Amino acid sequence: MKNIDSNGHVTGRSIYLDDIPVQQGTLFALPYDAPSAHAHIKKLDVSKAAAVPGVVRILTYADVTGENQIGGIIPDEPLFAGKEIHFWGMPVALIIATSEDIAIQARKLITIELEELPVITDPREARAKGELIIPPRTFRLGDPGKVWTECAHVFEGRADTNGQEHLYIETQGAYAYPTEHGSIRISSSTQGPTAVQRTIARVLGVAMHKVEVDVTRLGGGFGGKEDQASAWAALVALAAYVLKKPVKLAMHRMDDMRMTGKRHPYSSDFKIGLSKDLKILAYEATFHQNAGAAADLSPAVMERTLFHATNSYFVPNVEVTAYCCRTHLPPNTAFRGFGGPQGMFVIESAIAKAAQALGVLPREIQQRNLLKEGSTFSYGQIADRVLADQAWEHADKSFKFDALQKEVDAFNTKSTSHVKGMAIMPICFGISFTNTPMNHARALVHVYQDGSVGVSTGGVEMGQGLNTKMVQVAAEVFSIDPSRVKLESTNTTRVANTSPSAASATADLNGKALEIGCTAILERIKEKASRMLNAKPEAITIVNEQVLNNGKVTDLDWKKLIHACHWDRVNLSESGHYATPEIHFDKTKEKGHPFAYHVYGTAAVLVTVDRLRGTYVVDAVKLVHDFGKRMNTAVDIGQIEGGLVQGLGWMTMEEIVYNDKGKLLSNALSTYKVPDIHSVPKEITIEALPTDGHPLAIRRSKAVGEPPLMYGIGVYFAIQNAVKAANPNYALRFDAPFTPEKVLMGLYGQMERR
Ligand code: MTE
Ligand code: LUZ
Ligand code: MOS
Repeated sequence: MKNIDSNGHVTGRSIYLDDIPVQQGTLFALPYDAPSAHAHIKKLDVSKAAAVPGVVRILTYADVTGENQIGGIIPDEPLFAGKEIHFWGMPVALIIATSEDIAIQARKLITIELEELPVITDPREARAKGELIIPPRTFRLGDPGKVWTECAHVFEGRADTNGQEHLYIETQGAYAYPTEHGSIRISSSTQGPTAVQRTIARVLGVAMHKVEVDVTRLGGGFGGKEDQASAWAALVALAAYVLKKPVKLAMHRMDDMRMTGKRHPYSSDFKIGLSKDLKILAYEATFHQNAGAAADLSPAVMERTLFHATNSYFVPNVEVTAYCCRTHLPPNTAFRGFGGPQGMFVIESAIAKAAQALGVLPREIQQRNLLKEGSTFSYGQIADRVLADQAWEHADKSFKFDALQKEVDAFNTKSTSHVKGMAIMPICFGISFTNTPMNHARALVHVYQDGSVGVSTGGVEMGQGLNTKMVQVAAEVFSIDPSRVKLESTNTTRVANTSPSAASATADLNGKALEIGCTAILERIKEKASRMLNAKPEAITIVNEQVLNNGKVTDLDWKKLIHACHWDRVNLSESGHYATPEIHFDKTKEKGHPFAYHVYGTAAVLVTVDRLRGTYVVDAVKLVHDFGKRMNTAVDIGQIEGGLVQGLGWMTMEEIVYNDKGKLLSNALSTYKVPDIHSVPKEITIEALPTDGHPLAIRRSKAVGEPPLMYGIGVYFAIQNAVKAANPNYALRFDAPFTPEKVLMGLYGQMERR
C-alpha cells in the first residue's frame, strides 16, 4: 500500500501548522530571546517596542497566570527567563502584534542590561565543577576490575560525538484560540500532544480538560518536538488566554536553530580488554553528556546511552557510567536514537582502536563478539530471538565482505588520486520507552452507519508513515478496503493521556490499541450477522467486505451489515487500550527487562576519499535489516534510507559550533551543512532478513523509525579506514563529525610531524 500522504505531499495539499486558515483577528507572536548564555538580567526595557503601532502586548514571566515552569522530568526550566538567563536563546519576552512583520520590527527595539556570569559549554568542565542534573548512573555486569589482568590486550581511549540540529523541514509552531469557559484550543506541531496539554495547563494554571490539543501532521520531528514543542505552544496559549484572541507562532529558521536544543554532544572515555582470540572480556566507559541548561529529556537519553553501550555485542564484564552535565547551551533533547547512537559510537571506537593495534580488521573483532541467544545485556535482559549472527551472515553472504575488501585494497594500490575504505556496522536497538510506564496507548474507532470508518489514535504522523500503517491495521482487522478508513487528526479530546510519538514504538503501541478497538467492534457485528443468517457467531467471517458463513459467501456484505447493526442499536464505536506486556525495570538495581524486543541489522559501508581535497563520497551502503514481517515495504524502506542518511550526516558533516560564550555560530544553513543529494550513498542496497517477525510488534512488523540511523556510524569508520590506508602514520581519532577538513588533516597532518 502506498503512503496515504504521498499525493498530498508532492502536490502541496498536505496541511501543516502554517497552512491552517487563520481566523479573523488572529495575532502573531514572536519570542525575544536572551543575547547571552549566562547572566543576571539587570534591566529589560520593552517600552520602545510596545509603542510600535500594531504591537498589542509584550508578555514576560510576570504575566504567567500559572507556573513559569515547563520542565517535564525535572521542574528546572522556566518558560520565560525571570531574573537569570541560562542559555543563549532562552525566551525572555513574547511580542504579540497584528502582523509578523510588526513583531519583527518591534523585537529590534527591546533592550536588555545584563550582568554577565561565567559560561560552561563543555560537559567535562561541568562535571568537574559538580554541575550535574541528576546523580551519575552505572550499569554493571560481571566485574571488569577483576578481569583486566586476564586480558591479553587492553586499550583505552577517548571518543567524542557532536550534537545534531533536527532540521525538521517544518519549524516549531503553534496556533491557539480561546474557546468558551476559559478554555483553549491549540494546534501544535508536536510529537507529544499530551505533553503540550499538560504544559499549557501548568503555565496557564488551569485543568487539563480546558486545553484541547490538535495535531494533523508534522513536517518532521526527529525527536525535536517530543518535548520541545511545548514551550512554543505554552507561549502562544498564554497569549491567547490573556488577550482572549487567536494567536499564532510559526518560528523562523534561524530563531528555531538558535533557541531549541539538539542531539546531545557526548565526550566519553573507554577501556576495552580482549582475550588472545579477540573475545571482548571487559568494557568500561564513562559518558559525559552535554545536557545543556535544563534537564529536558536528558536523564532518559542518558539512560538509553547506557542501554546501548555495548551495541550488538555480548560482553561478560561491563561497567558503564554516565554523567548528565549541566552547561549553558540550550537544553539538548531527543533525537532519533535517543542517546543510543552516542553509546554505540564509543564501543565501535574501542573496537577500531583495538583492531588497529592488533593489526586485524575491526570486523574480525565485531563478528566474534556478536550477541548470542541467551546472552545477558548489562541491564539484565536476556537476549531472545537474537538475529545478530543471522544479519551478519546474511550480509556477508549477499555482499561478500572479503571480496569487497579485496576490491578496496586493489583500488588503493593503483589510485594516486583517491583512496577507498570499508567498514561493517552491526546494530541492535531496543524497542520500548525505557521508562516502562510510558508504554501504553489508546485508539478510538467509529464505524459510521454507511460503512465508512474513522480512526483516531494517540500517535502523531511526522513523515514516518504512521497513518498509513494505522489505516492498514483497521482495514486488515475488518477486512475492508483501505479507502473506507479515514485517519483523524491526533486530538487530546478523542484520545487522552498519550505518550509522545517516539521511541520508534508509535505504530506498535497505537496499532495494538487500534487492533483491540477494531476487534471489539468486529465481534459485535459478527454476532449481529450470525443472528441475521441464523448461524453461529464463530462461523461468521468477513473477507474482503463479504460476510461468509462457514467460509461460504452469503448475500450480506460489509455495508449492509453495518447498516443493519446501526438500526439494531449495536454499538459501532470502541476505544482500545494497549499496554506492552512483559516489560519492567528496577532503577535501584539497574536491572530488568525494559524492551519488548530488539531490532538487528548489519551494514557494509564503502567510501572513496579524495587524497588531495579530503572530500569523500559514500559509494555504497549495503545492508541487511530485521524488519520482522514487514507490513509496508515502501514506508519501511523510506525509514531506512532517511535514517541512514541522517546518521551519516551526523557522523560526517553536521558540525554544531558554539563559541566559548555559548553563542551558536552554526546558526543557518550556510554554516551548518546537512546531507544533500550529493551526500547520499551512490548505492543503497537493502535486504530484508527473512523472519516471521515478533508478536509484540504491530502485525509482527518491527519498529523501524530509529534503528537505521545507526548504520550511518559505519560511514565514520569507513572514512577512517580510507585515511589509514592513505597515511600509515595516521593516529586514529574518534571525534565525529569526520568533516572533510578533519579528513585532510588526517591524510597529511601527522605525516608532517615525521
Ligand atoms: N521519519 C520522518 N520522515 N520524520 C520524522 O520526524 N522521526 C523519527 C522516525 N522517523 C521521523 C521519522 C523518530 S526520532 C522516531 S522516534 C520515529 O520515527 C517515530 O515514529 P514511529 O514510532 O512511528 O517509528
Ligand atoms: N523517548 C522517551 C524516547 O521518552 N523514552 C525513550 O526510551 C525513548 N527512546 C527513543 C526515543 N525517544
Ligand atoms: Mo524519536 S528521538 O523517539 O522522537
